[in-house]
Amino acid sequence: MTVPILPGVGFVPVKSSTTFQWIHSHTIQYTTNIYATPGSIGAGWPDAIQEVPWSFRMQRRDFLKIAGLAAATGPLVGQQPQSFLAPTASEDVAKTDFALRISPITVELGPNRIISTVGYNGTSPGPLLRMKEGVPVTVNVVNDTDVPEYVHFHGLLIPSDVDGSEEEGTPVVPPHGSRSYRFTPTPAGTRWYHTHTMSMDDLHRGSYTGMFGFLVVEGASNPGRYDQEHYLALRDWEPYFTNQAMDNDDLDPAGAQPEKPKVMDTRQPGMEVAADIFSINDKALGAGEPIRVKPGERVLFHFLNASAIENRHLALPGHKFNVIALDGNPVPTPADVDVLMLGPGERIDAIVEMNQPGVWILGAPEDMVREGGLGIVIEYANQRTTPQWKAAPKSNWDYTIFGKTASQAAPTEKLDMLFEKIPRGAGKYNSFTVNGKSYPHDQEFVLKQGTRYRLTFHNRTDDAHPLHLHRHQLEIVEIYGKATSGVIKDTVVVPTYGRASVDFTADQPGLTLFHCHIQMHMDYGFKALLRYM
Ligand SMILES: [Cu+2]
Repeated sequence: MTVPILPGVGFVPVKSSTTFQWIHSHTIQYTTNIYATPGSIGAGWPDAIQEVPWSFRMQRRDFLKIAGLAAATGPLVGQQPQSFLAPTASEDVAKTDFALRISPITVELGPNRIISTVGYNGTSPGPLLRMKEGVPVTVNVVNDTDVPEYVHFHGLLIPSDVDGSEEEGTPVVPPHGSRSYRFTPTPAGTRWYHTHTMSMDDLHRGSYTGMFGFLVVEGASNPGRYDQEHYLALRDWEPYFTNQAMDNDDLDPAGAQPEKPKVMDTRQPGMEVAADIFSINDKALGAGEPIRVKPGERVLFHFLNASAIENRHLALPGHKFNVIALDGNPVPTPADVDVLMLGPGERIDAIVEMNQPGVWILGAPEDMVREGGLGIVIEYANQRTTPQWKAAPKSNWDYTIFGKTASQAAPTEKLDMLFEKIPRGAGKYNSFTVNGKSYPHDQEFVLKQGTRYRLTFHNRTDDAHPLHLHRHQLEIVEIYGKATSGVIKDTVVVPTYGRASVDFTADQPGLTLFHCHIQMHMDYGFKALLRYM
């Protein structure tokens, strides 16, 4: 007798003497090819009723073994990956003292897919840090590794000496040592924390590791009514260098490309970093718990792209994302979209109204990425079908639809940053320049305290870059050739050969780091320091 398995759900229905049990896949020692070879599922999968390559059949006696194993392991059955769920009661309390321990960890992305990396407090993502706006906190960091570390608090307006950046002069967390970061968290919203070390050619350092987690600053903002809340971080694992361009930025075709050079640089490009293994939080698609919903529920998702290497898209077939905040900051015009785009470092808060009963995959639109693990199952109550994927309607990501139409008068002070890539050829690392020179520059960009600046990014490269300014907030005023206002961010993806202008107020004295949030780009020159005169 054979019994059908629900592929990709991470659960196996087991017939016991009287009832059906549900056994978590963690307790089952089998090999399942959750990382199907590219194209093997492809277009066949959306209709889902047919078998997919990672489905498999099991003999009845195997089920009996599994049932026995499940009984023996007891408490493990039903154990849930905590990071998939809304924070537990203990995490839900905003605290003033936090402890982060940096140490080698393993991440079990799925059965027989265990990643060795470095993380915070034994997990990746690390613990959700919940702080209250304006209430001072201490974050005690212990470093159990052999290398110096920095913990950067991304999106917070805090001084340079606790921001977690070597370039800004934050003191290091020494190897086998510790350091306390004391600061007053602001502004309210979905922030995050992550390592800020350089990686260079070592793909086991910096943001290629598991050192990241959500940080929530609680304040007065009101996201409206919702029934469930989930923090979902997008990740790739086991990155490698490649000479093959693997970008998927064509999902957001650039518009006029105002910065495209008249004469293209035809030198052979060097290597980029890519990955084939993905997860949301600590589980590849199909290996973790589904998110269980009921018709009519409103689910608030906090998405974070914690990738070191690539902009990512997300869709949920048959549903729309009502985007309410970008990088943790409420948007002036919440709007429904079919597809989200997040560059490394970006966050999106979105509410999904669950009004399409079924079992769906919330995941990357690109088959290779989704089948490589970037997804999570959304399961409506009393639905037990195979998780389904359907291609999302064509949609271009556009920050301006969440803004106000009124454009801003340009501040009198202007800064321009021009970005170029220097192709280095096969087997070498490309370098990047800001205004003609790779970091470090002879002198920093100089800011006048209290002044409002218009910073214009000129992206003369063939890639869309997530540009991050530390310790300040950026208001997008022009992008894709469109004017907007009121969209406040700390990281902005500037399209291929595109241009964007952002306004910010220089009100955070101290050294301030600007960089591309793609680790390799930052490491090979794509950064700059700003200082106050
Ligand atoms: Cu970049």
